[in-house]
Formats: sequence, C-alpha cells, structure tokens
Amino acid sequence: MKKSVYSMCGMCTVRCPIRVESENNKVTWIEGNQHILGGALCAKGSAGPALVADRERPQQPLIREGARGEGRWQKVSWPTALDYISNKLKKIKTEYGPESVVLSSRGGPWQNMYKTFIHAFGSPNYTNHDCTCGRNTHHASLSINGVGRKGFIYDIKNAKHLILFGRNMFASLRIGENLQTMDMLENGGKLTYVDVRQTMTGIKADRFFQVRPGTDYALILAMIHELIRRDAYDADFVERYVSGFDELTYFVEQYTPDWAAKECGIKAKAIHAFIDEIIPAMPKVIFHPGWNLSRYKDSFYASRGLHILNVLMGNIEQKGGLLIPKGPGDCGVKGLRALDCPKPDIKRADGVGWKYKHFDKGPGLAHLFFDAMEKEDPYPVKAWIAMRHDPFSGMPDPQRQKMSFEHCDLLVSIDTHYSEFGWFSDVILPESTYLERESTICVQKSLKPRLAIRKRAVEPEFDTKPGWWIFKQLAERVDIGEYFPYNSAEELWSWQLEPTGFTIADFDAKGFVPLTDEPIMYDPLKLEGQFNTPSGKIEIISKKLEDAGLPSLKEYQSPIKPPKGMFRLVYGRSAVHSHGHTTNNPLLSELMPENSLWINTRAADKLGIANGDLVNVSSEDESYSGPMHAHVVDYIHPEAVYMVHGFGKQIPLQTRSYHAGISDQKLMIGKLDDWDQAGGAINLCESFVLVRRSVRNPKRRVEL
Ligand SMILES: Nc1nc2c(c(=O)[nH]1)N[C@H]1C(S)=C(S)[C@@H](COP(=O)(O)OP(=O)(O)OC[C@H]3O[C@@H](n4cnc5c(=O)[nH]c(N)nc54)[C@H](O)[C@@H]3O)O[C@H]1N2
Ligand SMILES: Nc1nc2c(c(=O)[nH]1)N[C@H]1C(S)=C(S)[C@@H](COP(=O)(O)OP(=O)(O)OC[C@H]3O[C@@H](n4cnc5c(=O)[nH]c(N)nc54)[C@H](O)[C@@H]3O)O[C@H]1N2
Ligand code: SF4
Ligand SMILES: [Mo]
Repeated sequence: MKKSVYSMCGMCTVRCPIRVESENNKVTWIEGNQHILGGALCAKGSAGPALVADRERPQQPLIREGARGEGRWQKVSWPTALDYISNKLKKIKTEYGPESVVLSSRGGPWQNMYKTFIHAFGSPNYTNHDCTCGRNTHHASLSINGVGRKGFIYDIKNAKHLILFGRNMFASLRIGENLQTMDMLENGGKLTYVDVRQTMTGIKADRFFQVRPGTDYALILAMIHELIRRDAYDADFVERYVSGFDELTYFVEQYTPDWAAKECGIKAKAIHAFIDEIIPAMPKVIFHPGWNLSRYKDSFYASRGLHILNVLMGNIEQKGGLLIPKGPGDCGVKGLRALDCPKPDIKRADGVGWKYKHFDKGPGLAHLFFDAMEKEDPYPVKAWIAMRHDPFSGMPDPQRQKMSFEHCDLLVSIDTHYSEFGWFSDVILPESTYLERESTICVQKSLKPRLAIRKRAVEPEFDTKPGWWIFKQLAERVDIGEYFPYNSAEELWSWQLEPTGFTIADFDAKGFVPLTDEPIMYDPLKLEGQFNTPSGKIEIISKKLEDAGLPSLKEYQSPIKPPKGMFRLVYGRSAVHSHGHTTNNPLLSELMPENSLWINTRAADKLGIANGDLVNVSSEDESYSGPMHAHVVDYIHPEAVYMVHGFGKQIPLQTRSYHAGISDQKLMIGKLDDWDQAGGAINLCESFVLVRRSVRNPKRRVEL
C-alpha cells in the first residue's frame, strides 16, 4: 500500500519539515515540505531510509551483563527493562533522595516531556547538551537583550549584508537558513565570512577574513570602534532602546582597526573597506551572533560584541535584520497544552541558580555534574538518564567522564543507536527512528508562526518504541503516571490541541497548521517591553554579570600560542554527517567514511608531512592518540589543525564507523574543567595537539 505523510526530519536537530512516501511499510521517497522548503533536503535527510534499515542499531532493550563498556548485553523485553530501571530509580530515591537522578536530553521542542518526568520524580536536575553548543550565544543574548538565543530570527533573505564569524552554514546546515542565504546572494546581497580556514561558506562569500584562531573578539571590537568613530550607527535606535553606550564608546577607543589587523593577521585596509560597504546597507545588515560558540575563552564576549554590532545597525524588527519571533498569542490563538510539572525546590547539583546565579537556570550546565558526582557535593549523583544525548561524544574528555560515571548506580541510554555512552551504560532503551514514530506537537515561532508535528511514516522495523510511550511507561512504574495523561499519540495530540481549537485533521493539507496568513511585525518604534532586562533596555552594562564579579566589557587578551611543536585543535561539521550519530549510517559512511587532519602547507612541510600521509595526532598529555590522513592545504591558519567531529568511535557492533578516523573530544583532555565562567560553555578550542608523521607511511609510494 502506498502512503504519503507530512512529518519532520530527525537526522539532525534542525527538524526540517518533510514529506515521506512509503510503499508496503518501506520508505520510498523523502523530500523537504514543498510549502516551506520547496522540496529541498540535505544529504543526511535523504539518508533516513538507510537509518531505518540499518541492522547495526539496537533492536530491542538491552541490559548490561559484563563490566561497564565491555559490550556484553542481555536482550530483554520492554517490561523487563522498564521494571529494571524503575526498581533502581526507586531504590536510589529512597537511599539518596530523588535529586540524585540527572536526566539529560538534546533540548528542543520535546524537552517538556523529559523535564516533566524528572521534576515529577522529585529532581531539579534536568540538563542538556548546550554547554558544548549554544550556551555562550544564549547567555550573551540574555545578558544584553534580556531574551535568549532564540529571541531573534534572522531575516537573511531580505538582508543586504550577512556577516558570519565561524558560522559555517553551508556545512553546518539549517536548510531554511541556507535557502534564504542563496536568495540573498542572488538578490545582490553580500556575504562576509570569518574563519581560521577556508570553508564551503567562505567560498560563497564576497569577503573572507582568515583570522588567527581565537581572535574574533579583536576584529569585532575594531568594527565597533570604527562604526562609533565614524558616527556610522543608528543613533536614534541607541537613544531609544540602549543603556551603557557611553561606557562602550570609552571602552572601544583603544581597539583600532590597525591594532586588530595585527592581532588577527589580516589587513587594516580590508577592515576599512568592509565598514565602507556595510554603512550604506544599514539597517539591512545582520551580524550572526554565532551558534556553536563553545570555543574560546572569550567566545561569550565575542557573541556579546556581535549583538552590540546588531544594535549599532539598528536592525531589530527591521526587514533584513533581526526579527522578534511571533507565537500563538500574536495571532490571537491560544497556545498548545504542554506536559508540565513545577521544578522541585531543591538546589541543582551543578550549582546553577545558587552558586552561579547569572546563568539561565533552565537546563543548567551538564559538565558541572561531574565534580558533584566525584565529591558528592552538594549531594550524591547516583543515576544519569541520557535521552537523545551522548555525553561521551558531545562532551570533551570521555576518559574522565567514565571515571566520574563510575560513582553512579544506574546509567540509562534512550537512543536510536549504540552511542558511546550507551555502550558504557547499564540499560539501552532503543527509541524508534524518527520515520517510525510520532512526536508531540510543537509551536514553531516566526513571523508566520505555525504548529508542527512529526507523524509516523512507517511501522518500526524492530522492537523499538517512541519516546512518548517510553516516558509514559517509566512514569507509571515510578508512580507519576498522572503527569502523562494519554495512552496513545492521538490522545496526546488531542489533549495538546484542545485549547487551540484545531484538530489533528488540520495538519493534513500542508503538514503544519499556519496560525496566520500574513507575517506579523511589530512597530520598530514601539519595542518597549520586548527586552526582558532589569531596566527594560538593551543593556550594554549588565548588572547580573557585574554582581557575579564579571565584566560587561572585557579587555581583550591575545590567545596563547600553541606550545612548541603543537597545534590548536579546531573542529567543525561536514555537510553529510550529524555529529557522531551518522558516521555509521550505511549511505553517509560511504560519502565520508573517516575524517582527516587539515594542516597548513608550511607547517606540514616542517614536519615532513605530505598530503595524504598518515599522521599520529596526540592529546597534549599524549594519553590519547591515533592515526589519520593529513589533508595539507594553504588555506588553514598555521597555528591550527582541523578535523570533522563525530569520528573515532569504538563500538564494535557498528562496523562502518569502528575506529574510522579520530575523535576530537577524546583529544580534549582536562577540558571538562576549562569553561567560561561568564558564558557557561566549555572552551573546546582551547586544546592543543601534537602531530607527527606516522612511521606506518610507506617509504616510497609505488603506483600499481
Ligand atoms: N569535541 C567536540 N565536541 C562537541 C562538538 C564538536 O564539534 N566537537 N559539537 C558540539 C555540539 S554543537 C553539539 S550540539 C553537541 C551534540 O551532542 P549530542 O547532542 O550528544 O550529539 P548528537 O550526536 O546530536 O546526538 C546524541 C545522541 O542522540 C542519538 N539520537 C539521534 N537521533 C535520535 C532519536 O531520534 N531518538 C533518540 N532517542 N536518540 C537519537 C544519537 O544516536 C546520539 O547518540 O556536541 C557538542 N560537542
Ligand atoms: N551537517 C551538519 N549540520 C549541522 C550539524 C551537524 O552535525 N551536521 N549540527 C548543527 C548544530 S548542533 C550546530 S551547533 C551547528 C554549528 O554550526 P556552526 O556554529 O557553524 O559551528 P561549526 O560547524 O562547529 O563551525 C565551526 C567553524 O568554526 C571555525 N573556527 C574555529 N576557530 C575559529 C576562530 O577562531 N574564529 C572563527 N571565525 N572561526 C573559527 C572552524 O574552522 C569551523 O569552520 O550546526 C548545525 N548544523
Ligand atoms: S538539516 Fe538535513 S538532516 Fe537536519 S533536519 Fe534538515 S534535512 Fe534533516
Ligand atoms: Mo550544536
């Protein structure tokens, strides 16, 4: 039987809208939703059917038999696995208190379900991946604008100039944003790209600044300096909405383009030419404030600087600028009902909210649980449930994490794959893939907000279950079933939709429910009330930061040079992989089977490394090392080496990715403790590695 359903991609967490065709329970075609993406989809999105068919993923619940990480598993039924987990959870609750259980997830629109579970269980310790992703950007925006990272959307399509600092969008994809950028370029808009190496995005750009690693903040300060010096900023906007501008003017006086040019290794002339170009394009100029900015010691301040540049452009709620996303309330529609349970009034184990008062309490900071585990301070952490999260891939130094996790009595991985953490854990609950399950309905805020849904395209290939079912079953077993008032996905959807007046049939026509026909814009001269800061203004000086003993305007400090013989390790994404969970996909592993080490030609020459040679890459303390092929290029800064994240996996049942390439996070020794006290994120790019030509290279290459 042929079927066509609208749904939502799940090959990465961008969640593009899709339409899926199937025949006799086999997916035969996937495309981007024509009404939103005009059919566009990335390679990963197209590889969904290979994920469903992949037998190298867990096919039923598994309980560990041998030692942790040994890989001996007992195949069990769902009731057995769920009983096992709930009995352990109850025991831990009695012995140590409910707060000793942590639940981490990938965040996103379905986190209400996971938060409800852990809060109703009695623990405040919900966390997510974001300390290695967007936390610095999020906190930067909160500290200035009073709204978080998702408090703005970027009207790239209508912009005249888009500036990206290491936002490598044509590899690190978000299809909607990519399409908008292509439209902008076609309409004559300009793209400026800043990176330590040339990239898929850089080659589409009109201007490329190749900077010394870790010097973005210097370039940003010089841009602010020059715009203020030339009086080329939106003075009316600043007057109306901004506080602390005088302090900013005084602070940036020292940071001239000449100074920044030297610091970054670029030409002052190019900075001036850039400023000349953006002035006439104002306010249709977007400085992207960054996404994965868990990189350098000052990435938080760099992101704040990018927000300040947007403020100088006066681009908020302007066509071609930063727009405030609109929700159901703006359309006169009541919002969706959501699963909910108030957070228990207990200190978080990561210290967020009481020890670190300046951070958003929401998901806390995942890396701060390890200390708590080891020292049992403020209390013991005895269980960790990872829902669509792989701490060993997503966070640095899994070697140290393993030692900390040994303090736990229960580790659970709810995953579609064997994750590195799952392989080490006590129980694996296999979730059905995104094509085989439904998810709760969510609101997608924008100028034209909509309700979006993931529907099941095919029945599960194996004995796997959807998340909504797993959490309901676990909840009932630990006596909090009343927080999950449904027995089927349809019941859950109806319950969610009730206040809105829509029904599930309303999704049939387009795959989503539009809440308005016309885009909603606020009057840019009446933005009072939109900035949720203490003063209601855009605050360049943040009292919250200053109260925490942190500066609002931080003096620039030059990044340290790599120790002799070493390189700074920088990482990023490939357009055909999603972090670590597609490297074993049958199709995608063919497109990119392993990662390589990008190294500058001159630096490689000095080490006798030729393109394609095997090199050994070792962590700073040489406790982890491995071989990979060198990709010798001119267009990477000589202080840095670069690799794509997600490789070097060590799960024998995943034969395509087993020991394919090298893992960047395993090279990041000690980085769990190297984090930004102001932004909250881990400083992933503050790692150095040793590179040597491998003795395994043949002495001479013979063409056979
Ligand atoms: N060294 C280094 N560290 C990094 C990064 C880096 O580039 N280098 N990148 C950082 C960034 S930006 C991020 S966002 C994080 C990502 O870190 P994570 O969020 O941990 O990574 P993911 O690989 O996206 O997904 C985690 C797990 O979710 C599983 N999964 C995928 N789909 C599903 C599903 O439908 N259901 C369930 N239950 N599980 C699913 C995957 O199999 C995987 O095991 O890592 C960060 N850490
Ligand atoms: N294909 C694909 N797309 C994805 C994802 C995926 O896994 N695969 N993941 C999604 C997620 S979770 C995220 S967070 C985003 C991340 O998207 P981005 O924020 O664009 O992050 P990365 O891909 O980590 O890009 C890192 C870039 O920063 C550069 N860089 C390193 N040091 C410096 C520096 O000092 N200055 C500058 N200017 N650049 C520097 C690196 O060379 C690299 O090109 O991508 C999303 N999109
Ligand atoms: S970017 Fe690609 S993989 Fe990610 S949701 Fe969109 S189509 Fe799927
Ligand atoms: Mo991310």
